[in-house]
Amino acid sequence: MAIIERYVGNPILTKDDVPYPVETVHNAGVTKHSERYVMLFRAHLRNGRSIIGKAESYDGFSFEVSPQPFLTPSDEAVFAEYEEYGVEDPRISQIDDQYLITYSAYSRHGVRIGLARTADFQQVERIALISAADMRNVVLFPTRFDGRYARLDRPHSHISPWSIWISWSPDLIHWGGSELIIKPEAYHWDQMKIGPGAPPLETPAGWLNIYHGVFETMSGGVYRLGVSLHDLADPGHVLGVADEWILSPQDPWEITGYVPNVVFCCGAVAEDDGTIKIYWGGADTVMCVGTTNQDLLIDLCLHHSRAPL
Ligand code: M1P
Repeated sequence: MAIIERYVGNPILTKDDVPYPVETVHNAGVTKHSERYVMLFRAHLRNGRSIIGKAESYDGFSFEVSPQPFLTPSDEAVFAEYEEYGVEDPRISQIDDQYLITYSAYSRHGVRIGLARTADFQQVERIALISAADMRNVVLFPTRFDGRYARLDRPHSHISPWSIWISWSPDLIHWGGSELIIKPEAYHWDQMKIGPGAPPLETPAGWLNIYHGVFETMSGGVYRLGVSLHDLADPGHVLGVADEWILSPQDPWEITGYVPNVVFCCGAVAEDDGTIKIYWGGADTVMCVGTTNQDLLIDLCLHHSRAPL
């Protein structure tokens, strides 16, 4: 039995669904707002740089794209300099009545993380750039821990395989207290690098962290998805990391495209009945969705696990 049941209507969104010129639709953050699913997706323009578009759905499977992009490189001071090459891979976390969006900001100075907020997905306001260069893939926990915000992040390193860390902040702007919590496993599906995917999902057993891992082959990297479980009160404490991947490129639109052999997740939605909708970009070209169950993912993390470090 598949851990994630692919939706029969995949891919659920392609460039042909977008009413402005783009070449890809992928790596989308997804959340629920006012009885609707809201998707913020990355799209390549024909100059190779990326912008972020918006789509909405009543059922989480059938999405309609808004006429205008949601976030394009800023022309405001500070942000403009660091978003010159594009904005990518949005992740959405709801805290209280605001939705916080982390995204990768590319420029001649490297890649770093931007943070924006919206209350209604109509107006969006940038808050700050929350990392230095050589950081992408940052997800915020959708709550505070003893008054502090927490995030999973993935700094780049030339010494060690790129790994998942946890960092803390009193105000969403200043981050520190960083600790390494999950490393890739040698000669394993994620041995080359890992990175946080969807913002963590709260369950009675802990936080589910759906992440991506890469294995380098003779014809390039294969991007797959895995899952770990983190303590509810102390999310830096990893309760278990599933030993096997939960999703691997399989459908034609995951194997062939802008970047072949990629499934890449930036968003998942936990439903009231314990099911989880997981959204992923296929081959950096299209958007797909599948369904799984929180109990199944928890079991994989607790009873079919490997060491986090
Ligand atoms: O092309 C596959 C992915 O490559 C990058 O992932 P990572 O951060 O792990 O290197 C990102 O550019 C991502 O957007 C892309 O899908």
